[in-house]
Amino acid sequence: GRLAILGMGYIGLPTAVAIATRGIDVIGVDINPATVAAISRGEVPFVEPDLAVAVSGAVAMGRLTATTQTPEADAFIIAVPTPFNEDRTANLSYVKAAAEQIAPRLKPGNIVVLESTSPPGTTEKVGKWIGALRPDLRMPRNGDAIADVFVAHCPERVLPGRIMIEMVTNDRVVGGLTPRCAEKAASIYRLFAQGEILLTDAESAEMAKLSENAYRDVNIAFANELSMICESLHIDIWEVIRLANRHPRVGILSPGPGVGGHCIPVDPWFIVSAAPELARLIRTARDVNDRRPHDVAEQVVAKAERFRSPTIACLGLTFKANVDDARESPAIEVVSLIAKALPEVEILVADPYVPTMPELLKGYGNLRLENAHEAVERADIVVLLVEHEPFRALRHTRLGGKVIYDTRGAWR
Ligand code: SAJ
Repeated sequence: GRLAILGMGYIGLPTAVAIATRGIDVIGVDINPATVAAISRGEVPFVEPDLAVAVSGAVAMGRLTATTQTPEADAFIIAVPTPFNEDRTANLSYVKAAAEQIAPRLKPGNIVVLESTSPPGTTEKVGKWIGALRPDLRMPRNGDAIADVFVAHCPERVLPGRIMIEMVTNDRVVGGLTPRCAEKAASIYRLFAQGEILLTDAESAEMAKLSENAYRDVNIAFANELSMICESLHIDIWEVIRLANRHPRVGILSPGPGVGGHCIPVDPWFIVSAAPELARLIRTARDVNDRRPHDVAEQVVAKAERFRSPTIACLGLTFKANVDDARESPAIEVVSLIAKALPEVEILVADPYVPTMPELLKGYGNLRLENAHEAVERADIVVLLVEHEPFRALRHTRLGGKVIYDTRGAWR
């Protein structure tokens, strides 16, 4: 068998490797020639534990190849981004483009799986987009058992930083446009998934995925709101959470400087735009989390005002701990807000995973990239924005006598 995966990012590439190591020929397709060139050399264009070894192995064995052109294959997986528009509706242009590249290559019996997180109804649209270009093929329709190709949704649900483990161990939801589509698509995931494979319809699968991320967003918002309440009451939020979480039915998440990444800050809006009148809690949680970087920056500014000419160290720039991904990062937003509010103050930023100053921070003359030890050494105020493993050790050595603002509770 031959499988093509469109989109060689955080989801597509690990999925490609997982399947290639099961003896299937996998062709990775990406519009970015640099990504294709890197994979062809057996390299990974981003950092994810254990991925590099797996990619170089699969490429060396000849099981994984990469190209910019969608080839013919027995099955196609779409793993492209679904960002959101200005108005917070889903931007399906990448999904549509992928469907339109697959359409001319399809042969009867082929399977098309959408993995990208998508609003309810998107998988059906994929079927329609393909059908419009291929009137010769009978597309799957509900209540119609006969179809030439099979279309299903199998939302990715791996956690960045643990992708290689979760890719294999997580349960998977597979929702077909028809039951037979789900069955066909499941056969792909049975190749490598050790978790259970749960069959359903496409819309339930789409909504389940969005609900997972909205659930997390709402719970982080709860933690963030509690943290602000505790701050105002001069109560230690981390102590409160530690105690409350000893209740058998309570599991409060960790407050932080905000919610970043490409999924959790985006996906809840797909629910909101599908039912704007009803999604009140989900929308409010989004607003609470989006507001967080401002709250954190305001607190840092308040601390700085106690000094005549302080130096501030901000530790961590990525969107969360132990990943190198600094896109959609609340830490960067916090830093830029502080830099803007305190143009006279020297701000040292440090992140072992970020070797150069992120684009969004380049405009500030008072910002400098430093190594963490140097930054902490020189700072009057130390703000921990991301709890990277190497930062934890700083607690024991270098923080004495400084004002500490640990937004992640890592130094407790
Ligand atoms: N965060 C907190 N407090 C917490 C947990 C997270 O502030 O207690 C912050 C993180 O620092 C980060 C953001 O939330 O800025 C999101 O991080 P995350 O680790 O919760 O999630 P992601 O975005 O890396 O991955 C999520 C996962 N979804 C769920 O756990 C329900 C993952 O399984 C999904 O596959 C992924 O979204 C996705 O691609 O949809």
